[in-house]
Amino acid sequence: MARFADITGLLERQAIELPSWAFGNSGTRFKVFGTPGTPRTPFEKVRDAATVHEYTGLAPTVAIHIPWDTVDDYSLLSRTAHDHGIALGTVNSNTFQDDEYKFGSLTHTDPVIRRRAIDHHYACIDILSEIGARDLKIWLADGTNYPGQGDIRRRQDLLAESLRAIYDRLGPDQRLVLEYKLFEPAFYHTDVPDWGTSFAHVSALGDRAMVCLDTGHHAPGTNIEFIVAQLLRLGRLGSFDFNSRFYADDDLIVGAADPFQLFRILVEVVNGGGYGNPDVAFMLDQCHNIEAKIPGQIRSVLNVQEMTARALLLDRDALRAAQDSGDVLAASAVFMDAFYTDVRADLAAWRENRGLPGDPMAAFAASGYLDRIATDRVGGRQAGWGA
Ligand code: PSV
Ligand code: MN
Ligand code: MN
Repeated sequence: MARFADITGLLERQAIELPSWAFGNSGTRFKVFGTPGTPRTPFEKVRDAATVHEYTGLAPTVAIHIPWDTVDDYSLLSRTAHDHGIALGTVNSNTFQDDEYKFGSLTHTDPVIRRRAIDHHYACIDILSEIGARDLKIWLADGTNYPGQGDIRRRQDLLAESLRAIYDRLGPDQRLVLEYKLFEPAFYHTDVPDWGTSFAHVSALGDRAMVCLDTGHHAPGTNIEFIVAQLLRLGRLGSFDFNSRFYADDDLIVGAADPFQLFRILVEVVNGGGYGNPDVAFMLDQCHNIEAKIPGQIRSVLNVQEMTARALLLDRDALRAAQDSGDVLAASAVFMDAFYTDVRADLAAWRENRGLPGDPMAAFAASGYLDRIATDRVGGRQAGWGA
C-alpha cells in the first residue's frame, strides 16, 4: 500500500463545491425546522460557505441556485465571496417550483412555456458570465405521473430541441451539465431518469455538455461506481452531486449511510483519471434538516477527504497482479485493506502542517460562530431550501 506521505500532493488538489442551499432551512413535507442564525440572504450563505473553507481548506467554491439566490448585483456577490476567500461556482437553474411548469418545462408541449424555461436558462448563463464561473447545471423535474399522460417520445424530442437552444448560447469556456434522477417529483416517468438518457442528450449537444451524477438519484442497489467508470471512460462525467441515502433522494451527509460505496466510487474516480481533474467537479448536494448546517458541511467535506485518501492509498499494482492471476481473495484483500485504513490521524497532522486545525469540527465548535450568527441574524426572513 502507498504511504500517506506519498499521497499528500494529490490530497492538496482536492476541491469540493458546496451548495448554497445547504445553509438554508430545509425539511420534509411534514416539517421544516428552523435553525437560529440561518442566513437571510445569499450574501450570508456565501459567508457560511466561506467558513467551511476556512476550517477545512477543502471548499473553495459555492454553487448558487437561481432564483433561490437571486440578487441585484452578482458581481457584488462574487466580490463578497472573494473577500471571504472563496469564489462562486456552478449556477443551478430551477424550473421546478413555478405553477407554469406543472406539466413540464423544457419538455412542455406549449411553446410559450418552453420558451420561458429556455429564457430562464439564458438568464442563468448571463449570471455565469458575470461571476466568471463555468458550469450551468440543469436538473429537470419534468415527467408524468400516469401512463398516457404525456407522449414519452415526443417529450424527448422537445427536450433535445430545448437543450440545443441552451447549449448554443454558452460561451466558449462554459459547460452545460445535465443531471439525471430516477423519480420524484414525477412518479411514472421522468424525462431524464438515468445516466444513459443524460449521456444521449449531452453527446448530441457537443464537447462542452457533460453528465452530472447525483449519488442519491438511483434505484436501490444500483452499482454507481460502474456508472462512474463508464462515464469517465466516455469522457462525459462532468460533476458529482455527493450525498448519501438510505431510501431515495435523502440528501443526507455524504459517506454517512454507506462509506464503502463512497470508497468504491472514489476508487473508480481515481482509476479513471477523474481525480484532480478540473473536468470532473466534486460538489455536495445536501440538506441539513435536523443537524447544524455549517458543521454538517464540514463533516461532509471531511468524509469525502478521508475516503479519497483511502482510495489513493489503494495498492493498484498489487491489485492488478491479483486480478491478472485470478486470485480473487488476494484482490479482495488488497481492496479491503485500503478501505479499512484509518487515515484520520495522518490527515489531522497534515492539516496542522498546512496551518489548518487538526480537528476542524472541534475548532469550529470552539469558535463561537454559531452563537454569533444566532445573535446577529435576527429579523428579516431566514433563507430556506427554495428561499
Ligand atoms: C434534485 O433532487 C436535486 O438533486 C438537483 O440537483 C437540484 O438542483 C437539487 O436537488 C436541489 O433541489
Ligand atoms: Mn442533485
Ligand atoms: Mn436530488
